[in-house]
Amino acid sequence: MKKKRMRNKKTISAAKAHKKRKQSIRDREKVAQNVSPVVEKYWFQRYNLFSKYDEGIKMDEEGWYSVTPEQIAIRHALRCVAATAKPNPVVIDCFAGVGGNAIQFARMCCSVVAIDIDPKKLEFAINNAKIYGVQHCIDFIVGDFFQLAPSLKGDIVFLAPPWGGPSYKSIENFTLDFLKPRDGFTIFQFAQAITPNIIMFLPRNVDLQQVEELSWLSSPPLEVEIEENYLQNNVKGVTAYFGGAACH
Ligand code: MGP
Ligand code: SAH
Repeated sequence: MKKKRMRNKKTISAAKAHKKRKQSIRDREKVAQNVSPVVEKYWFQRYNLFSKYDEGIKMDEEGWYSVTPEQIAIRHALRCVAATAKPNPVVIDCFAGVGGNAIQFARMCCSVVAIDIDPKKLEFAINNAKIYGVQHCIDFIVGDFFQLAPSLKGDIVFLAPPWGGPSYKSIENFTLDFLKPRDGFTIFQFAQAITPNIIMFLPRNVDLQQVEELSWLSSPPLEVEIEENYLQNNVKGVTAYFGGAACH
């Protein structure tokens, strides 16, 4: 009896290993067909980026390497809701990309304004938001954040600007000047004119001293809270919460 159970166990684990090998071959074939070398590493993390990836999620190259992983975007959204006592706070996602963050804000009942300068990105973001069933909670605006900022109103501003591509990690101390399309101090000042409640998603090698200095741009200085965001034991980025978005 004991022997029989052992054999069964062995057969099951051999079958599992075989299935895994087949899946890995299928993955490699797919990569070879469809995915550029830059995208490849992110493609292998696709279900961390969007759990509904297989339902038709679309991204371009910049979208692949910039999208906030779903679990981190959920964390950002939870913090947004906690920061305001309102049932439907308005969140402005100023650099929305393919919608990784905007979708999770909308899923947590926020009204979302999603801005991106690249119309293609927002086309993908609309497609992706439909997959999560939240497109009706998001206003998609193609435009330059810096031009739109003076006319924007919202409870929380979310900033995940470009970091300069995957090579950002070769910089030892990522000062805020490296952010694109303008330096971090300028981006922050435009945001602050909308609301002091600001959330900023930044590279893990960012100069933390400078991030704290952003709060001094306001008088009295804004509260600030900084956290590292982990995914499967790897740090993916750093989030800074300012004003009412910081934990009191
Ligand atoms: P990464 O550091 O390029 O990947 O991006 P990974 O897998 O952590 O790299 P490794 O070499 O350490 O294994 C990690 C995460 O940072 C991405 O999933 C994005 O969420 C975010 N990210 C990366 N870039 C280059 C950008 C960017 O330019 N803008 C924004 N907003 N986020 C980015
Ligand atoms: N958080 C997003 C990723 C943002 S990547 C996600 O989870 O999907 C940064 C985005 O900023 C890019 O899509 C880029 O097109 C956009 N961008 C660059 N300059 C901009 C500007 N001046 N105004 C608005 N968006 C801009």
